[in-house]
Amino acid sequence: MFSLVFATNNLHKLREIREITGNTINVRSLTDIGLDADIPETQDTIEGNARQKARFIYEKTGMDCFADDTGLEIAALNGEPGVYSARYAGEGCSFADNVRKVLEEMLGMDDRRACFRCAICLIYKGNEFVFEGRIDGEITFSQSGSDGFGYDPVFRPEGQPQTFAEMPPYLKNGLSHRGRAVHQMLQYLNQFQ
Ligand code: ITT
Repeated sequence: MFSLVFATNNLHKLREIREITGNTINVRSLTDIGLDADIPETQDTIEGNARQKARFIYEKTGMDCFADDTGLEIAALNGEPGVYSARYAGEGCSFADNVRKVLEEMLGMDDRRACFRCAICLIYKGNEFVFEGRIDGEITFSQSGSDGFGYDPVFRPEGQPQTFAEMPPYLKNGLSHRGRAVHQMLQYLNQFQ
């Protein structure tokens, strides 16, 4: 089995990645390897941030690892919050603050189109690769559901009756930006089995 360190401090992502990879990869958290690190993400693209986070952990540990950077892009807001999704409502804000801000910014807007984009950077045997996953959908007019995290209560994927937060994890993971990016990474890793 592959053993990879996941360069994240977001425990929701960690849980999802473990659900998606099942028993194909031993996903080790920073806690598992005893590393307490504030990982920098100062780039202006999600791909750049994913590379920066993975390189940071690789340089510190020399271990095979990967990182995920995700952004919610809203068409009517010119692609915002995008790469700034984590701190859209300000430094130190909560998921709830961000969701409220999205709903406020979109008050009275009919064009609700949005997408999640996820970039995963893998560093395996010292080589670096980036995989991307995307899901289109729309921003709902109010929050629904309590599963998932982040913007899930206001994002409804195209063709679905429920927001991500109303779906059981297997359904979200089967459709999501993260699920799609991880499947590409798994396909890539298959060649080394
Ligand atoms: P790490 O950098 O430590 O991995 P982070 O929370 O800073 O964690 P990102 O910068 O990639 O992660 O994510 C930006 C924000 O986008 C994140 O804080 C969530 O609010 C939101 N987000 C990411 N993935 C999401 C998902 O699957 N569903 C809903 N919101 C998500």
